[in-house]
Amino acid sequence: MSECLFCKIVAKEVPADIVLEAGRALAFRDINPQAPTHVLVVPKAHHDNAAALAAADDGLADDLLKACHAVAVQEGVAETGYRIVLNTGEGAGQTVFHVHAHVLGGRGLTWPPG
Ligand code: D5M
Repeated sequence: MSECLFCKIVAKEVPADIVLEAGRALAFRDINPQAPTHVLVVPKAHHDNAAALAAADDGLADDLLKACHAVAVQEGVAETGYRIVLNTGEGAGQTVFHVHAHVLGGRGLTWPPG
């Protein structure tokens, strides 16, 4: 059995607040939300990070991006603006090594990020 937390969420072995299931992608609410809308979008297939996902070159990164936008529409933040974040590597703050896009919205978002 995989020891990856997000693989376990995909397999429904660990509970999560799932908001969207779209083909090869799954979206669920972040357990530690940083904005009124804070949803994580993951490919169901395991890839450690964004670089590995890009290298797979099978259209999955495209699916992930489309699922992020679908979440933003569903959450009602597509019009006001939202941010998609892919922390890649420990130095960038990645703590879960199953690639995931943070979809953040519902409040003003400042730039640059911390
Ligand atoms: O983001 C990892 C994110 O994963 C972080 O914002 C918390 C979130 N997290 C951790 N465990 C869970 C569970 N069980 N459900 C939902 N969200 C979770 P990173 O970019 O790797 O720092």
